Amino acid sequence: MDLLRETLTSAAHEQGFVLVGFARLNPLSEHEAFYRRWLADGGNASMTYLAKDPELRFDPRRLDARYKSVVSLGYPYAARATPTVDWRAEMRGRIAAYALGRDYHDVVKKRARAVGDVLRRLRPGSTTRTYVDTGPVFEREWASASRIGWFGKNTMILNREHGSYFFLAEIFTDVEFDATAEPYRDHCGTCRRCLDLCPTGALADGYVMRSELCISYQTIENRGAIPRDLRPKLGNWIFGCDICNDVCPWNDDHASDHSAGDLMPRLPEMLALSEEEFGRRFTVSAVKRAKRRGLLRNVAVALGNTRNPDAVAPLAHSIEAETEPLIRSHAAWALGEIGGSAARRALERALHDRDTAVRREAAAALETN
Ligand code: B12
Repeated sequence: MDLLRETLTSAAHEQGFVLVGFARLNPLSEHEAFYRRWLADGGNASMTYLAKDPELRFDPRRLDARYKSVVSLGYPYAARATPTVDWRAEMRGRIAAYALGRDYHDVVKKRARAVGDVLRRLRPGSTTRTYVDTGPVFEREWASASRIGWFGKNTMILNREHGSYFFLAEIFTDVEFDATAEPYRDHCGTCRRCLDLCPTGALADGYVMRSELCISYQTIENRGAIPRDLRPKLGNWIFGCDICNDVCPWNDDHASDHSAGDLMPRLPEMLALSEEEFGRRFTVSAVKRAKRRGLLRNVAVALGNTRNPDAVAPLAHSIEAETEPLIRSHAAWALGEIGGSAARRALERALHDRDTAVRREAAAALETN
C-alpha cells in the first residue's frame, strides 16, 4: 500500500471507520439494466427521488468531471440482541438498531469529512466531496467496487469480520487511487435465511428488494396508510427493521445484550407523545424522519399487534383526542385486532369521526368483531 493510502486509512481508523477501500470512478454500467427494471417494476415504491438523475447515479463524474476515485468507508454501529421481554404483555415497540443514539447522517458525515480534510492536506489543491446517504449515489455499488465487502442477498454490504451493521460513506476525489486488492468474494453461498425469514417476503432471489413490502420502508418512508395485509406482519417494529440483518450468520457474533429501554419503548407512552415531546425526544435521532404522524401510526399498528386488552384504553383515547386522521385510522384498525366490548364501543363512536378514512377503518374493524 502506498504512503498516501496508508496515512488516509489510519486517519479513517482514527475517526472510527473500520472499513476503508479505494476504487476508480468508472461508470457503473454493469447493473444499469437491473436498476432500470427495478424502477419499472415499482421496486422504489413511493421513493420517487430514487428515479431522479439516474445518469448521475451511474456516473458520478457527471456531478463533477474532476472526480477520479472514491474512498469508501464503513462505520460500525452496535447490533442489539432482542431483549427477552414479552413485548405483547409489556406493550413495547422496537426501533431498528441504526436509529438509536444520534442521527448517523450527522455523526458519520462529520467524521468522513475529517478524513477528506486529511486527504486535501496531504494533496494540496485536491478536491473532495463526501456522501452519507445524502445524494444520488449508489453507495453499496461503490462499497463493493472498493472491496470493503460483498453485496449480500439481503441487499446489504457484508463483511466477514464486521457483518452488515455498519453505515457507508464515500469520499469522491480527483486524487487517483486504484481499486483495493482483490474483489471481495461473495460469502452468502447457499444460505437464504434473510429471504426466508423476512416476515413480509420483501427480498427475492437475484438481490431484489421490493420496498413496498419492506418493514423498514413501511415504517419510515411510507407517508400514508400502511396496507392492511401488511400491518399484522409488522409485529412491534415502529421504526425500521433489523430482521434481515439479525438472521444473517455473518452477524452472529455482533449482537450485544441490551435492555428494553430505548430499543423497546413502551407503546402507550409513545402514542401519547405531543408534537413538542416528539420533537424534544427525537430531534437528534434518525427517528425524526418518520415525523410524529408516521411514528404514531406505526405505534398504533404495533399496539394492535399486541392483542393485549390493556391497549384498548390508550387506543380509544387516541381516537378521541388525536388530531391526525392517519393516526386515528390506524388506531381504529388496532382496536379491531384486539376486540372485546370496550374496543367495540370505541369503534362505534369512531363511526361518527369527521374523517372518512377513520370511519372506513372503524366500520371494517366492527365487521370482523
Ligand atoms: C432507499 C434506501 C432504502 C430503502 C430501499 C432499500 C434497498 N434495498 O434499496 C429502504 C427504506 C427499504 C431501506 C432500508 C434499509 N436501509 Co437503506 N438506503 C437506501 C438508500 C438511500 C438508497 C439505496 C438505493 O439506491 N436503492 C435502490 C437499489 C436498487 O439500489 P442498490 O441496491 O444500491 O443498487 C444497485 C445494486 O442493487 C446493484 N446490483 C444488482 N445486483 C447486484 C449484484 C451484485 C453482486 C452487486 C455488487 C450489485 C448488484 O445494481 C443496482 C444499481 O447499480 C441507501 C443510501 C444510498 N444512497 O445508497 C441506504 C442504505 C442502503 N440503507 C442502509 C441501511 C442501514 C438500511 C436498513 C438496515 C435500515 C433499517 N434497519 O431499517 C434497511 C435495510 C433493508 C434492506 N435489506 O435493504 C445502509 C446500508 C449499509 C450497508 N452495510 O449495506 C445505506 C447504504 C445507508 C448508509 N449510508 O449507510 N433503505
